[in-house]
This record gives sequence, C-alpha cells and structure tokens, in this order.
Amino acid sequence: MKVFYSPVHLDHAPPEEFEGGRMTPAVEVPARVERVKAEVLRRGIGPVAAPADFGLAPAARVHDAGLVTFLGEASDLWRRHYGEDAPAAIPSAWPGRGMRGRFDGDIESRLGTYAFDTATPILKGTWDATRAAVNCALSAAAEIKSGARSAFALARPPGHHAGADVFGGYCYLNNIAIAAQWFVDQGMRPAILDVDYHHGNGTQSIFYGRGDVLFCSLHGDPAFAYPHFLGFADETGAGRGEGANLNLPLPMYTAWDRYAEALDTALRRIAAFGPDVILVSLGLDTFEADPISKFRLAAPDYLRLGEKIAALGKPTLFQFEGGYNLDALAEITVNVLEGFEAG
Ligand code: OKP
Ligand code: ZN
Repeated sequence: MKVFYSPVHLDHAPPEEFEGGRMTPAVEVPARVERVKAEVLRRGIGPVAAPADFGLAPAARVHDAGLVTFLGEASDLWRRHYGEDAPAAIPSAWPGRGMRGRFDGDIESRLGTYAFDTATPILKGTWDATRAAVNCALSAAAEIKSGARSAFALARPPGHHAGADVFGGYCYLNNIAIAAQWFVDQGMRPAILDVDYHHGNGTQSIFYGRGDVLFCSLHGDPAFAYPHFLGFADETGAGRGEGANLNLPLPMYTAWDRYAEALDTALRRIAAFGPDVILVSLGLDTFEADPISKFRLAAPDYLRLGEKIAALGKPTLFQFEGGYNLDALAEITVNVLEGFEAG
C-alpha cells in the first residue's frame, strides 16, 4: 500500500511535557514516525510518497475558523509576548465552566480558550507539521478514492483528540476527521474505527450529531484513562447521530482475547452501517510495554488486528495516531499493515 510521509514533522519536536505535576521527557517525538518509515521500507509495505497540498479548505469543513487561524499565528504571538527565545506555548489559564467570558483577548486568553490540556505545546514548527499531517491524510484519502484498496498516512502530530474548536492530547487538527469529511464531500459513506489506547474524543465530538459518519472506538476506560471526560459506553450519538457512535471502554490490563471480542463487536457494527470506506485511527499504544498505557497486546496480536480489519472487505485508510514504545513501535505498526495485506 502507498505510504504518505513528509519530513516536515521533524521540526515539531516537543522536548518535555507536564505529567503528574512535574516535567517529564516528551513521548510524542519525531523518532516515532522515522522508525516506522524505516520499517515500512525494510519490510516492503509499499512506496513512500510525499503528500499533495490540499490547502486549508478541507480542514475548515470540520474545524472552527477561529481555531485554524489561532494555530497558524500562536507561535509568533507567543514569542512576541514572551521573547524570541521563549520555549513552546503552553496554556496556564482556562476560562472554566460557567465563566467563559471573553475569548478573543491576549495570547493567554486565546490559548486557554482553544487548548484543553498542557500536553500539546505549540512550537515554531508545529503549524507546518500539522498541515503536512493533514495533507498526508487527504493524500491517502485521494489514493483510495482513485481505487486503491488501502493507504497509510504515516504522519504526526496525531489528530484524534482535536475537536472542532479545541486542541489537546498531542493533537492540533483532526487528520482522520478531515479525511472522513472529505470522503463525505466526495459522496462516500465513511466508518471510523479508532483502536488507539486513548478514546478519540475529538473525532467523536465532531461527528456526534451526525448519522452519515460512524465512529467506533476501543480504548482504556475513561474512568481511569485519558481523556477522562469522554469515551463512556452510554455515549451513543445525539439527534440524527443517535446510534452512530459506539464506545467500547475496556479495563486495565486488557489482553488480546478480551480485546478481540470487543473488536468483533465494533466490526459487526461497522459492517451493519454499510460503509464504502473504513478509516482506522491506528494507535499502537495498546502494546504491553507502552510507557503511558495499560493494555497488554503482544506484537503478533497486531497481525491479527490487521487481518480482522481486512475481513470487512472495504477500502481502508490507516491513519497513524499514538504508540510510544520506540523499540517496538515500528514492528507492531507494520504488523497491522502486513496482517491487512495478507487478510
Ligand atoms: C495521545 B494519543 C497530561 C498527560 C497527558 C496525554 C495523552 C495523549 C495521548 N498530564 N497525556 O491518543 O496517543
Ligand atoms: Zn493514544
């Protein structure tokens, strides 16, 4: 399958993050994509191609114009305010429930309005990397629209935590939601399967009121896992979207047998929806030795995951999301793709 990749992501390199009340080394780092790219070539998954430039119009179909404008200027505004050598923009004040007030004031006011956590720093290279990731997603979508059975958007920063007017969780713009909307605009019917360890709160919230895009997610129960506020089983969609949202929260230490049961449930729902394209939020942080997660999938399980997705028999876009064990990430990512191609 064709793999879309841009080196522009290298300039988005967060050095550290605020975790458990202290600064810790960042886990969402450039080496993630670089290692997967090397393994994709080594195992002959397919040609690696540069994305085409789709501009910002497809992003504007799912995101608020204010968020997109802000992300484009935040780094400059931050350094104008705090000095040219100021490190990443990270919010330290939020409007809070019931006292939202003004949102169009100084850089801190706008940053607190659009960011929902402290894990998502805006650096000099963040905006260009974000746009390159969106272009990878859209290039993969166009590849499928032209008849390919599958395509892989190998890009970072990830996207599934970014909502219509809010960014966070290492995500700025929602790559997979933008691609799904692009398919809708081409007259197609997309279903999204999110297998990242963390619930795709951004993707869910973007499509929650809509019945034309199905969202199914398997993830660590938000009762103990990030993003904490969304991802519970009783979130089934609203209005015309009622029934088009399926959350399968799973307990700590979930291993393949339990995981595979939930996956079968999601795949049955997807088949019943009758999609003509599948988009997979491919997070690899369900791995047993992931540094920030609590599932227990083993390396060969990812071959089975790819085979099961292939059994749907639909054109499939794989969108790279999380996965932080640098020693295993490349192997398990390519296992999914290889399992899909064999299935
Ligand atoms: C992104 B993806 C803040 C901790 C934040 C963020 C996890 C984001 C996961 N103290 N942790 O879904 O892999
Ligand atoms: Zn994740």
